[in-house]
Amino acid sequence: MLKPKHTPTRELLNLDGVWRFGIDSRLSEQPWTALLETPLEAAVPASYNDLFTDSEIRDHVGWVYYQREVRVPRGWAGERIVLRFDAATHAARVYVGDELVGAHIGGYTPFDVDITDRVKAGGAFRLTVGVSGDLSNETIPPGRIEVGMDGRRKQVYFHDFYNYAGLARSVWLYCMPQTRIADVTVVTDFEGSVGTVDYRVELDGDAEVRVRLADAGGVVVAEAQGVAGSLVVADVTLWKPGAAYLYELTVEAVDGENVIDSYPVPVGVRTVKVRGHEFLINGEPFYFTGFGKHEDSPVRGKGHDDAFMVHDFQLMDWTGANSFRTSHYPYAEEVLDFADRQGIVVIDETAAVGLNMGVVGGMSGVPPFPTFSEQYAGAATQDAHAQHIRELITRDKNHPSVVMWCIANEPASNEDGAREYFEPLVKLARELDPTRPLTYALVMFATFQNDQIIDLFDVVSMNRYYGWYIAIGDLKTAEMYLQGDIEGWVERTGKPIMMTEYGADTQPGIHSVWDAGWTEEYQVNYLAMNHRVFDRFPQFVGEQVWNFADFATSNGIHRVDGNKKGVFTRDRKPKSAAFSLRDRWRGLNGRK
Ligand code: GCB
Repeated sequence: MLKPKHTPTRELLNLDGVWRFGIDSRLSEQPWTALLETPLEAAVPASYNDLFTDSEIRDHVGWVYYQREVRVPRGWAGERIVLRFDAATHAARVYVGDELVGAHIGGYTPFDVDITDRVKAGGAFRLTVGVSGDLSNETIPPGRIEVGMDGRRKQVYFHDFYNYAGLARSVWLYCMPQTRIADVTVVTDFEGSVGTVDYRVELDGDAEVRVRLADAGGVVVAEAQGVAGSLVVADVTLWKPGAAYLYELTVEAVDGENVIDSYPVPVGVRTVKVRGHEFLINGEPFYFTGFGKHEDSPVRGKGHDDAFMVHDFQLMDWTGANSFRTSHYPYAEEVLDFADRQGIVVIDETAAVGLNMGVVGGMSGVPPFPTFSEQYAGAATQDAHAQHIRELITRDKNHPSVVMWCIANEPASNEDGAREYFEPLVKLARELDPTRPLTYALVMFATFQNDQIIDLFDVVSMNRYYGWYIAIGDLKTAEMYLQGDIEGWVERTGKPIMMTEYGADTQPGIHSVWDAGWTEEYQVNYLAMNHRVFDRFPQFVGEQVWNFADFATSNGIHRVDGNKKGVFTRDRKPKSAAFSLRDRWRGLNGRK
């Protein structure tokens, strides 16, 4: 499913703006059959939760409805007309007039609804979208709905960020030719100064295919015909971390000289490989510096915002970060496009967070019932997870910035059943993309002694909080724990190891001369302790601090106005740790 783009053969209408909005409990039975009876309007794109002052809306369980009128451009007669939702979190039903025309499950991947037969060029229609933020043991991420003493339904979930819902990314109406390019896959390689771009095109309908590759200046450097082939690029300029370079592959479906469809794909020529304990980009050892992030900002929730995106990338660059992880779900496609252009390296994560009943057991890590059981992560969860992996890899496979897939965050990989659950998912991910390494982020309870799945993966990604959840205020003890933990993984695996999460909650403005939790100095000292340990291991390939910025969570006694492990505040002001990271990372990257 290709991202909608304006091309010589495709046109695009953005449907963002302010839509009528209501929650199911306040609307008639079938709200899509008429104008929504509601005084409310909601911004798209944005999570709806923080837009209003009403807690019944903020914590709503069930469906909400968005509605607007759409006019189809009159020049689109004879074309295929499609609605595109960049995301609807977590499930959607789409109605044109009174009719249900499409549905999708999964809150962070896009979907299309072909409405060619239901609308007319030049005509208008009422578009209603039902969106549900509900999570169950059949969704990714999972959750559970509980009923309170007053009969109110409450969403419970096992991940540490607020369950924002709604239309948090753009909505489009677009048209393409009846015979069209349905998908394009590129795989790049190079040998010395010669690059190769292998391409494969899927067509919907009958046509010839021709492709041409142009350099950043628009000069065509290679051409080919046919649905699959290999382009050779002499004197190739590689895509490198910190030095992005993009070619453009123009794919055309043609009938003789007549261009039926045309679609451009940016291409960065680069390779990614794991060799022994090294992580190689373009054959050179790469050390990740950066963050686990969130799509999170005041008022918008998870709503994509270009201004925040640009500013976040600026701040990452300022700290010397060369990478980030899309914790804990796929981010908006705009973010990956931007990372491709900015030369920032991405670990692309699925929304499989919270597959761990051990966290419910608190620091004991003892699950109240087995995670991998029909009660929680069973066959239906696994199916949803597989579908999600398919959608993620299909969407993001051509991004040079994406160097690894992270297929779950902190699953109960120490529990029985983990292997049966993950083995088929790993197989699927490798079939879909044989070119990128695979990882999962390891929870503290999953140790080098009890983890059951690490051999299926390429990189050991550790989430560790010694000096915070364990041994807070005692960095000497924390250092010994961390040292022992990493040594264990080195001995067990021989694989590259990185820290995908380490961090300490910090309230800006609190200070101490002692190692006191929540102070700005403690965050600095905590990070420095971690770095001391990392630097002792040649097997270490990277460090991503938890988190880039403070973010919203559900209520909890261990959260004060959200998670405060940000190196930046939620409104992106630096804490002291930002300056210490800048010193270290700019030094590591030779940018001092
Ligand atoms: C984790 C989770 C992350 C949390 C973080 C924390 O291990 O992966 O989602 O926010 O810890 O701060 O507790």
